[in-house]
Amino acid sequence: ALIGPSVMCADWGNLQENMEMLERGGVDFYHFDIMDGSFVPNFTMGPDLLKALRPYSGKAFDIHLMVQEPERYIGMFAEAGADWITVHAESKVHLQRALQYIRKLGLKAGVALNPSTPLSALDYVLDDLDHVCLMTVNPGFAGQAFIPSMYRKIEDLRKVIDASGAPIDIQVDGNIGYNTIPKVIECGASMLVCGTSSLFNSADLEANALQLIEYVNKQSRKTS
Ligand code: S6P
Ligand code: MG
Repeated sequence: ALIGPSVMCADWGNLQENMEMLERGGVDFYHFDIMDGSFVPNFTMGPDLLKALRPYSGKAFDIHLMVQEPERYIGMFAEAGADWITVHAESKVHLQRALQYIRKLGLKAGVALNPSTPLSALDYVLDDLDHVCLMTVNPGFAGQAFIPSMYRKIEDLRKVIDASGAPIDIQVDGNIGYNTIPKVIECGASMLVCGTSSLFNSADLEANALQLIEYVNKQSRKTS
């Protein structure tokens, strides 16, 4: 499974240094949580932050749009250096149109689902998707507890994807750490968003990343 640090969990006073440590640690992508204070009760960052960090890594920038009107901002984030863009099915979005637009810009397209949103929201867009982000906490904040029924949701989505034959990744986001990783991988997750529960649990981000990657590789070997 791929590992991506959640940039909102980094030390914003030392972002460049934090990224350099994560690069040395070998993370696979960077997850940017974009919040508009309306879709979720919190604010975070905008496209200028992506632009500022783009020179420090060639890895994929994964944009998780927790905003009410994502279609207004897709172009802006694409221009700022995004590689993957994920929109929430629950936002005010024409989902297929948004996914088609993201792909037309040459980027990978994803849909995020809140914990209570059924998988049927994906029924008619499986051909338009590169990944699905299953929220394993309610979006808005880092440091929350994993919602146990999400294991079954990951398994159910794995079955849907396998039956469809489409090469879609399952990203999991929220309290992904040493105690949840074995089971999310076993259930079928292939992209892990890592925040305070794993990569950012101490100041030496390089050591944290090296340790986490080794752990994840061991888990992946067990299930494959
Ligand atoms: C939550 C956001 C997530 C968090 C991540 C933090 O709204 O979408 O990406 O930043 O879950 O990780 P943790 O381990 O603190 O839950
Ligand atoms: Mg996120």
